Amino acid sequence: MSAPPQIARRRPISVDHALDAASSRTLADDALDGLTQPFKQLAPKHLYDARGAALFDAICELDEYYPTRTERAILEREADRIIASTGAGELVELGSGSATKTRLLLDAMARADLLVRYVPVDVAETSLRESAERLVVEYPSLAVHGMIGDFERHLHRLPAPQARRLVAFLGGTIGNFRPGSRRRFLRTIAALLGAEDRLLLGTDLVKDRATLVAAYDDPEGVTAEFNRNMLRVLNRELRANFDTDRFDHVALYDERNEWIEMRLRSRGPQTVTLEAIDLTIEFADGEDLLTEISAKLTRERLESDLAAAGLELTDWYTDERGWFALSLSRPA
Ligand code: AVJ
Repeated sequence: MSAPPQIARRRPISVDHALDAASSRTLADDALDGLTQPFKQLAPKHLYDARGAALFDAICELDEYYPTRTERAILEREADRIIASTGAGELVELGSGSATKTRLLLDAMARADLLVRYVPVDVAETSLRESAERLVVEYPSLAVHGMIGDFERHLHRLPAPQARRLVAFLGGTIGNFRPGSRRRFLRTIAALLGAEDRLLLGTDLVKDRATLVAAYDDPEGVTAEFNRNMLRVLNRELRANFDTDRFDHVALYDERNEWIEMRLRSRGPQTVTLEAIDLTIEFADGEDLLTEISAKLTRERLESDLAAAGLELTDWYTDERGWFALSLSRPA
């Protein structure tokens, strides 16, 4: 049965807002907590204003930064198999960004004649709306129901499912969580899944130190600029006076925890004031501000984290070198 052609299609895009005034407090709260601790730190989500998102896109083009292109190659090869084994008609994507890898999944869903709806979740309203507009043109039968929100806090506000669901969390962003919060976050995702729904998770894997460090410390200094962008965000949003030239980018691999740490190291002693939160802090010469951890996993560790969250790993897709993996899991 087809609809009469002269009837215009109902507008296929809707967008919910989960970010409210209280949410814009998180940077202030995080800064107040994180910058007054003996080991200064700030959550990596604050790296991504418009400039930070553009710098991250530039990182993804670097020769040294293998995760993006490795994950894309796996998706290109396996998308049909992934979709066949899930039967999903609805794709929920956490941290959708510019939604470039999304197309590979939507294409596979369309080929399997399953595609119903795309549900992107992102804090960046502009890129979410722009990609939604493009996608509904590219996929004429697709509905997009976006949510502007923080996937760490707002997943309970997702719209009710319209088809079997595939929740995708790509790019290796799961690595930004420390082990305990990783399990907690996976539990939150597990709670979104019905018996037939699946999680598709992109994870960067443990590998030799040199490859890892090069990926987070490129010679062109793009990652360094991305890292320093945290200070620009603080300068603008919290009326701070960080001198970005006086912080060095540091990427180190902590072999015991198997994670990369990205830090900003103070060159010389400095005093910084964040006017908006009425805070003055001191940096000693060589003192670090931790801006990101990026954990590298093994299949075994991921399986045990998933199990602790009530999920069972069913499929494992990786590249020839075993550098990056996509996995499918289901409620146990
Ligand atoms: C977007 C979190 C997956 O950890 O590799 C890239 C961010 N940081 N270069 C990562 C990042 C430095 C990236 N994730």
